[in-house]
Amino acid sequence: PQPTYLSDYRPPAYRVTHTELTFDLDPSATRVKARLHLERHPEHEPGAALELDGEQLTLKAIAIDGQPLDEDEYALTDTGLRVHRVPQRFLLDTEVNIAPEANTALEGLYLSNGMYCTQCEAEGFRRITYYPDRPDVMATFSTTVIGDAVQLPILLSNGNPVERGELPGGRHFVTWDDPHPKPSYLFALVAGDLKKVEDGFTTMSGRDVTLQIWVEEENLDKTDHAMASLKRAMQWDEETYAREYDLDLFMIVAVNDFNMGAMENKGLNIFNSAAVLTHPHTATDAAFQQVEGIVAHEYFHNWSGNRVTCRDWFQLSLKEGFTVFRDQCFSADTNSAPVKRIQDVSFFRTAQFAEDAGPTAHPIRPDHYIEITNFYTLTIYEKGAQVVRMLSNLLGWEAFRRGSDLYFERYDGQAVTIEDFVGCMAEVSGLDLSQFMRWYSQAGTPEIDTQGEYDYAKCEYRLVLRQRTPATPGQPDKLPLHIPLRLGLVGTKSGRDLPLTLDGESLGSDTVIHLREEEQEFVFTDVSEAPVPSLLRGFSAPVKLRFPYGREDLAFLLQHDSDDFNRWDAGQRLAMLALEDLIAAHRNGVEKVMDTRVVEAFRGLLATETDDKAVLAEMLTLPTEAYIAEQQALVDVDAIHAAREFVKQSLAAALRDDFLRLFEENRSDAAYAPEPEQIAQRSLKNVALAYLMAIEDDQGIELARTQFAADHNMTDVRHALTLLVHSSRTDIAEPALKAFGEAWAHDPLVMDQWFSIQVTRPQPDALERVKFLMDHPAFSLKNPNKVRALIGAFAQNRVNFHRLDGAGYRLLADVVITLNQLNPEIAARIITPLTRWQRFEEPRQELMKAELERIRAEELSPNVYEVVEKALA
Ligand code: DPP
Ligand code: ZN
Repeated sequence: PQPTYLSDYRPPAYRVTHTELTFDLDPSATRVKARLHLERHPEHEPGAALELDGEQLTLKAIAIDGQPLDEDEYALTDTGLRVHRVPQRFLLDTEVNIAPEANTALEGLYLSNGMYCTQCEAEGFRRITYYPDRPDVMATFSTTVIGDAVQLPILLSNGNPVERGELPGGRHFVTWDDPHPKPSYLFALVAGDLKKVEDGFTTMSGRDVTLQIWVEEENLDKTDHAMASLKRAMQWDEETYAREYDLDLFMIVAVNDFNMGAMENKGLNIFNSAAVLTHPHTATDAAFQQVEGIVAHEYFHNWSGNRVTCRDWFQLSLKEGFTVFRDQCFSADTNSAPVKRIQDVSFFRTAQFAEDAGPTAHPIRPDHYIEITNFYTLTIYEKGAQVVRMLSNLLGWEAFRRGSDLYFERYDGQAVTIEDFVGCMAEVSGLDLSQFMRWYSQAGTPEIDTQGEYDYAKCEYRLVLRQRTPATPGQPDKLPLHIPLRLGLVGTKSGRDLPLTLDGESLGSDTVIHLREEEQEFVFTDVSEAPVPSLLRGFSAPVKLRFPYGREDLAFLLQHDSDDFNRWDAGQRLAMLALEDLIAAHRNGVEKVMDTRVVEAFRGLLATETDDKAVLAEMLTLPTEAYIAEQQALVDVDAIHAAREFVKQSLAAALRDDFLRLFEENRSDAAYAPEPEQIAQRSLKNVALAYLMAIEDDQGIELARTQFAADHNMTDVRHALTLLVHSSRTDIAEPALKAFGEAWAHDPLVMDQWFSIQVTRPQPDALERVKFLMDHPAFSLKNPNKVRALIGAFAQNRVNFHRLDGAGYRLLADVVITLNQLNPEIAARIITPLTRWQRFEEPRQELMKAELERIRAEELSPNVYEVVEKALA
């Protein structure tokens, strides 16, 4: 397979002004008729051939302006169709056959549970019809869907329904009209036996919009939260960005088989059922919050993505980074803002940092790719969002909003680039953002080494910062970035943020300094007492910042920092120092001794009255094994696990009564609601329960067992069940697991959780369980959610996936080899843990590489090929 390069971009020779489609649905032979209204781009010379994309299509007929073409007038290849000579303006008619039932890749038109649905982003539309399948071709669409009236009573597509009727042979049709020009990747079609929940929203200009969520009948009781989230999102986008919805109808459809979380098709969002269905008994608090965030994300795309879209796929972060930033702010506004930030950053520093340090590292705007679906990554999405967040902080909200208004206004209905977006921000603010643009082209995580010194005599605090971005594949040398660093100086006597004066300018007690050079010095004057610096507040830039904090400094910040995020981070850093000692002790075979400063810091947290329980729950949570691993030069899986268990158990033993009190104080019989206060209370209670269970004494076990049996809501049930199953008390866990599995055998989303809980247990039988469960009737390799729940979850089970006999790696590679044929997009995703082999010690490296070599020997899809080649390069 050949790479595509950003530098090869050329505008399309022909544009489509209007697209008419007719689908006559059939599982093995769906007939797709397309009439494209085409015209040559004025800048293109006459005589340019017409090139259309098309894959896995059987061409039945082709005509221009009503005249069927002779065979020598066009050429077919595996990837498309070329018509040698065409007029300046013309109608192209084609007719193709496709086979939705054979489509296991879940790109294009496919069948899920007897229901037809589509996924066209990024390049799925070319599996539906011959088309210039690129985002810079935007057309209005008119779509007629024909299907069996009994089996497929509901026929949906983008826009508004304009006509419907009966047809001979028990068939019927609906015609949909989408007046907003859109690229083909936003096309959608759904047909099936679906039921709807309906509601309405009146927009800020007073237009009434009908809102519908379409599901299978048994899921009708799981749509309330998504509907409420949608309405909140619509309101928020009006209030925050003045963005109003632009059709009379907005539909969401839930499907079981879906590669992504959800898809923002114009007027017809298609969702993975896991990203839309919730019920107190089937979904956890985390799932409720995730659904809220994803519903909002897809809705926000209506402007940041659909009205203004990407010129080419290299600009993917233009819509994704901006939209993730928007959904993060929305969730922060609706929930606990500091906890949202803590959770986002915590995930980011674990997973995106790992991507940036691995063989598939790439800039937010890559300059080449083989398979674009491999680039729906944490870098494009999450780092892209961090960069937009930096822009919003650099400009300040008011100017950022003006920039965003200008962007939407100037480019409405167009396909544009990241320069266009940043250009609007520069224009409204007058800021020079040229150095800032390097964030988009340079891969890798910048590292900042910081030194600070207080001069008692001069009352000065001198901060020296040095930045360096490590080499990444294809980018050996990096330039300095423009890094905004928010900080404060916390007085060691007063415990308060001190006033900041820099170059004679008074800056308040919390400010942003700009690191632009490789090395820069900042001298704060009139600093009345010795401070501990609180650096990178709120994670103001996606960097690794090192500062030689002592443990007392960290305990101090944990207590006094005025920035919640940095208070939490100080606790994490303190725990990390203790964990590092314990990892070393484990490796050297010496006795492990718990750092009493960590115990005392936790005791202090438990003793303080707090009004934000959600933040406290985060502060009491230890860094994950994955995050700890990310901090090590070479990962020792077993030492990390042992060290973390040791800390957990030591804290549990030392603070048992406090945890018990916390647990009791936060128990509640109130009816479940996915509201911030309740969620906070439950997380705090469940953190306490986890510590109580860490020592596995009778009382802890009894509490977990009672909570499981009470069956109050899924958050509590799942947490209790996980604690039992992950403990050594198989005698108690097994009956609970069995009861749960039988009770929920009918519900695929709950069964996903049942799979994950079992295969993430640290006990040595996890791998055997995976193999056993792969034969379970509820499991299927054809369903991406099942693959993620069983195989993906197992690969996060660090001690078992990284077994020294290589059986974990072998199992993953076997699944990748099978999925390479069934669903290349998912195959290329679940392979990720194997690509990180450089991070481990010798024996594991060799075992992982051997599995990658075994995969490489297969006949590979472009998706898997690209990832494996990079991993072994
Ligand atoms: N549906 C995916 C998302 O919204 C891809 N656009 O991020
Ligand atoms: Zn998105």
